[in-house]
Amino acid sequence: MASAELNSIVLKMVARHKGILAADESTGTMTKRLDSIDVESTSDSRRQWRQLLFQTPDIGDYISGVIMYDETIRQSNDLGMSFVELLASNDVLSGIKVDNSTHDLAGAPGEFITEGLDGLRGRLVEYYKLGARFTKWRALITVGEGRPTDYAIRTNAHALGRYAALCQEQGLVPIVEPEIFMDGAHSIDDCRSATKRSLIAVFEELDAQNIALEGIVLKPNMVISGSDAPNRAQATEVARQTVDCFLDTVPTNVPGIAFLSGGQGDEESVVNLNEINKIANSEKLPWELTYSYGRGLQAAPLAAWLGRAENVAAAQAAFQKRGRDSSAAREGVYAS
Ligand code: 5MM
Repeated sequence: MASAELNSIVLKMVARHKGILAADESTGTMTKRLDSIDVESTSDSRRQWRQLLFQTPDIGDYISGVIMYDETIRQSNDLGMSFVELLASNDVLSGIKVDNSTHDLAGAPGEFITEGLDGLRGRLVEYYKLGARFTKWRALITVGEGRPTDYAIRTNAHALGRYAALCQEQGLVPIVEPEIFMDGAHSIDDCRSATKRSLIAVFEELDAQNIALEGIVLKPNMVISGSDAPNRAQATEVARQTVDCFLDTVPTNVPGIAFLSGGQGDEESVVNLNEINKIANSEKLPWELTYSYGRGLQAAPLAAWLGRAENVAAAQAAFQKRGRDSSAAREGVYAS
């Protein structure tokens, strides 16, 4: 597909006031989430949870697109309307996770490689027919005790490039997600170093594999202290370090950056994004800077729902609040 068409999808994905909902938990991850509220994980309970989110009345005000899992993109609401149609009726684009998850990287203890390239072209053809217009592939890079190795950085970057090339060939916008894992006691400087090395490798691979950068969305971590680090850096430092790291590594023709939340607390994920956008507003940065949160948008409504029909409205209200706060932070105007 011409890069102009991919670019028009990207611009919708990173439109002002909006971000992307990551609702692409694999069955194993979704089961852990449902276990946490004592709800049995079945195809139908997973469908009900996603229906609750996707039917939140004003979803299109703060969500531009939803990343789904293979099971989810084939599901429908109680009235038989497919989730793809339901989202489209609210001007929300459908996306699909196409990686087959992270696996141990051979010969590199504690490091991972994302699999899923085999047969990917055929799966993309099907997902396009199902209505997907963008995709997601997540690489997971860990920090600590000699990690990340160049080996892990390079192999994951290469896979992201191969994935992105196949997606653009099929008219799908690839979300390129190289995540520096927040778990651990590493410092913000260690995170910045790993993020910089990883992003340099990713953009070298995207260039080598002829990716049209105006037709991708980058989904990175913020530059942030490890979750168990002593004296974790505050939002102003997170924002400064994140922006400076991107100025060193992310080409200006990438239209948009949509952050993952990575296990940050709800307020933390909003306050950090807000500080980043305050800098973007004052320094006229070249990219749109928004959110593609999974836990950051879903944790509160899931806790409100508890799997009970009588809690659906309260859970949707909690989702609205997370969406509206994130939307304000995406503009740099969030006030707690
Ligand atoms: C929603 O979780 C996504 C899928 O995870 P699994 O493959 O482990 O089930 C995950 O890739 C997610 O899209 C990103 O990590 C961003 O989510 P968070 O929760 O970090 O914002």
